Amino acid sequence: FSGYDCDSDPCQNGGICRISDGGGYRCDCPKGTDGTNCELDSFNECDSNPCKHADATCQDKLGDYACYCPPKHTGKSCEVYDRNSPGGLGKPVLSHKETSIYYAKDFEMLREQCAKNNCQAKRGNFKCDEECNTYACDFDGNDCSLGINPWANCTAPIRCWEVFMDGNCNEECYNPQCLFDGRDCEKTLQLCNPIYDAYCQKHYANGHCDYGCNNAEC
Ligand SMILES: [Ca+2]
Ligand SMILES: [Ca+2]
Ligand SMILES: [Ca+2]
Repeated sequence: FSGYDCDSDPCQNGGICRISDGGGYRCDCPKGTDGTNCELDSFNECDSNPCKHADATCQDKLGDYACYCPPKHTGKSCEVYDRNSPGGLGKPVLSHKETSIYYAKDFEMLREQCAKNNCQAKRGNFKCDEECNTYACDFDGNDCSLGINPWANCTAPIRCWEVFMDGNCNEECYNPQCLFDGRDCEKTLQLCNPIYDAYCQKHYANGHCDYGCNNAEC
């Protein structure tokens, strides 16, 4: 007998497949799930009232719970007060370090996508290639964003373009919409990143001051 039964990956929801002595397989199911393939919800995670706000709504999920928070509250259990939060599904709030790691990974992934989509060859050809129109791909060499404010979707309370890549970490701007504060938060300032170099060249003397380019490195 060879482990074929597990080859089809029968265990769902993170269950671990093991070959049974008598043939066949069995799934070691994560807490809160049950059934032959861990497909059943065996536990109501809302029973312990995990949502920390009286007006929150708890939803039982497979091996988990979700909290729907009233406005101004967020976090997995609505435990975080955030006056900018519209409410709704509470999402875990990461520490700054965790956020950093998360975005750095995200950025690496996006960079790989750029390479896969051959964005280097498509940039700056005056045709908008949507698959390259990301921060990590230098917005397709700005083919898609000419005349558009790259910070248009940035809702930070401060003017992120004024502190973009200024060497100081402005956490309010450290998100994709605000172009990650020019990665100020990730490491100490290095030589002008080729991405910004390209961005700055493209925007050089284009009629408005690009604060991100207004520094010694660029
Ligand atoms: Ca459940
Ligand atoms: Ca292009
Ligand atoms: Ca900054």
